[in-house]
Amino acid sequence: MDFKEKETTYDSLYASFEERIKKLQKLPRLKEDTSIEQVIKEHGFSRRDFMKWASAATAMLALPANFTPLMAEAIKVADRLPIIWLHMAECTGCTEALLRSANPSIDSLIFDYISLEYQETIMTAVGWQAEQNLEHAIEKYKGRYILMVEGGIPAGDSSHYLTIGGHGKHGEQISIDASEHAAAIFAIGTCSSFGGVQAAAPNPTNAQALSKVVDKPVINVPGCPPGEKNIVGTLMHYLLYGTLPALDVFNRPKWAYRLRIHDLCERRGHFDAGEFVEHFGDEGAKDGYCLYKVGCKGPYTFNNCSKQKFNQGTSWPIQVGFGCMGCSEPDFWDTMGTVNEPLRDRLYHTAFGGLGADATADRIGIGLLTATAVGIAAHAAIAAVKPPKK
Ligand code: FSX
Ligand code: SF4
Ligand code: F3S
Repeated sequence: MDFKEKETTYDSLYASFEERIKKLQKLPRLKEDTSIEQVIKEHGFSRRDFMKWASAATAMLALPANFTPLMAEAIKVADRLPIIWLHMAECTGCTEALLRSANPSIDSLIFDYISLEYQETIMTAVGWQAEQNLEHAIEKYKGRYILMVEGGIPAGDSSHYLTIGGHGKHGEQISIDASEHAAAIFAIGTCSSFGGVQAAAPNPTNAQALSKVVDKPVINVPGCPPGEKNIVGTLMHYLLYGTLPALDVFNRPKWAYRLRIHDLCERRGHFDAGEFVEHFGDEGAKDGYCLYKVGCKGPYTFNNCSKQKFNQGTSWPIQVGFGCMGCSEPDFWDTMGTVNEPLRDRLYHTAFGGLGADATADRIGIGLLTATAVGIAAHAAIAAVKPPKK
């Protein structure tokens, strides 16, 4: 696409976002008289901080900087979209990652502002009343609500392993019922996206991904837990576009999961230079060397952790000196091997059909790794293969 074509595309995109925001503005607000500006002000953020957030969110969704005011407008209408958030089999880490921070970020405050019509962790209702609230929310917002589901789902003959509420309804049925009238469905976290820890072999409860249980398109936002920005970004994308984002082969939004951890890693220079941590706490560890030999699965894992980070953007696993475990990949508990050991030549199935790491930039690393007898044969195979066109 040449520059002129690109400009025209952005112009029409801008116009369609404006249209969409206007349409959403006409919908009734679902919460009392509060604005996102008020919410963030109460937590000590300024207008400047808000615009900085809008600008970062714009860049995150790969939109040009002049879309920033639109992003700021879009978040204001987020209180028009009802959200139903279900918990299945999981640790509640996804919710905790987003909501329970001591110093909330603007991203987590957005979840104060949006209309969470049902969220078991933060609502006061219990038992029969909680069940009723869910049914009412589904009925009242039929065809309008966004369904977010956290957790793997024991399914089929094993669905009784997850019973919820006064009537002991199975999680599988709750998910099916809630998905039926949802306007969009997001699987939040690796458990909901791919089954997660409870689906690890031998998967005694037959835990499944949400997409295996419901009969509608599901956008996967994996990570154990996913970064708050990937959750909020998925919501913002839906607010602006009103459609599904471009997805990879595992139905992950490409804007967030397009690149490998290894592609964006701050230790990548050390990998290429053959400088590795040999043991935790050694001199290489103190110098911030590459963590491949102590088990980093960054070359096989697609996520944007190094850019978006965790804990209000302060850090991420590799920054604190621990390798990536591959937590945003399907079945990573089973397929990524021992946490503190490299995969070496074990073939691993990533989004690129079993050949995950980089085709060109790894060559230097491969030579050095071979010389240092790490034996990363998978990389050698990778170097000869191009990722399939999607
Ligand atoms: Fe936990 Fe969410 Fe991991 Fe799963 O996160 S952080 S086990 S992805 O479903 O609560
Ligand atoms: Fe970073 Fe891990 Fe790649 Fe090393 S192997 S450069 S620590 S992602
Ligand atoms: Fe998970 Fe690896 Fe990021 S373990 S949090 S995908 S660095």
